[in-house]
Amino acid sequence: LSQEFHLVAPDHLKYNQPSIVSGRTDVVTVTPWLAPVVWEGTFDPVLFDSIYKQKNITIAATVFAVGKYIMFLKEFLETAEKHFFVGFRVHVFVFTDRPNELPQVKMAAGRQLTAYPVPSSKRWQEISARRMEFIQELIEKELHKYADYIFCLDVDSRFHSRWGTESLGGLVAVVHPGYYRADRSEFPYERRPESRAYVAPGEGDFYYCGGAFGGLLQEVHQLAKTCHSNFKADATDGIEAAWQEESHLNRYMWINKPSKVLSPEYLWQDFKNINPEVKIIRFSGVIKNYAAIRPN
Ligand code: UD2
Repeated sequence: LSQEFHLVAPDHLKYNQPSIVSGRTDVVTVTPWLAPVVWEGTFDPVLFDSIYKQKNITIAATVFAVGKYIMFLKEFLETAEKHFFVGFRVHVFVFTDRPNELPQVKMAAGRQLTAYPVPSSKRWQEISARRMEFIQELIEKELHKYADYIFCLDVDSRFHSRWGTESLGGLVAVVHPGYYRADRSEFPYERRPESRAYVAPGEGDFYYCGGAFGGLLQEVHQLAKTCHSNFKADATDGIEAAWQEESHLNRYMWINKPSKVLSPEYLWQDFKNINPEVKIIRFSGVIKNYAAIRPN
């Protein structure tokens, strides 16, 4: 955890003077538990990169490309090369049942790609749901040896602009682009009390994305382990949460407050019109024909 709390800037670094009286006023930039909400204009990228350069960190990213979803991988990887932690050590893990179909993408020095075989599945819900299990396994078997941070991302997406060190934190969640202006009564939380993903009416802070989350390795390990075991216990009881692991993640984040919240700039959806407070789109989900690409 020392990675997180000791931010050392290089001496003589020049950057714009910060202010506590002027800045973004059109959006909220801090949660009620005083976690920053990252919007364009709230951070200095040069300052952030300089701080983290000195820490010599490794960032792991996981992405699932099972069945036809392998077709999204090329663009995901190519755009990650341009925008995702450029200049840092990045190790991307692709969980796939089609390791022979991995696209050829040239990666910069210090960046690498590893395929991690997973079984095919007949139900898309199962693929999405089992992600927590495989993430837990990867952290325990491999990543604990060398990675500091991890981000878990949907593959049917692409980067458009910087996603960098400003996103690092203990436990990091992205506010879902579809619900960030909505009343919490409209959030698609799991509403059946029998499920371990249950969030009661009048509870919940934000609706977070299942398609992007991360943080320090130990924190994400705890999250993945909890969501996986709750998902499994639900299955034994014959119940599957409304949005699979996304529902369990939302329940987890209600109790375990994220230490950094990323605005919907960090996961937009291509079919959505852009709202004025969104000054930049960093990462977005592509438009897809569900019927054509899902196994059922
Ligand atoms: C939402 C969430 C997703 C997940 C899902 C609920 C966002 C933007 N997306 O997306 O993260 O929580 O709801 O289950 O928050 N996959 C495969 N092969 C398949 C099906 C899925 O590899 O046949 C993987 C792939 O990495 C994909 C991810 O699972 O990106 C999520 O599945 P989806 O994109 O079909 O789910 P979607 O769009 O409903």
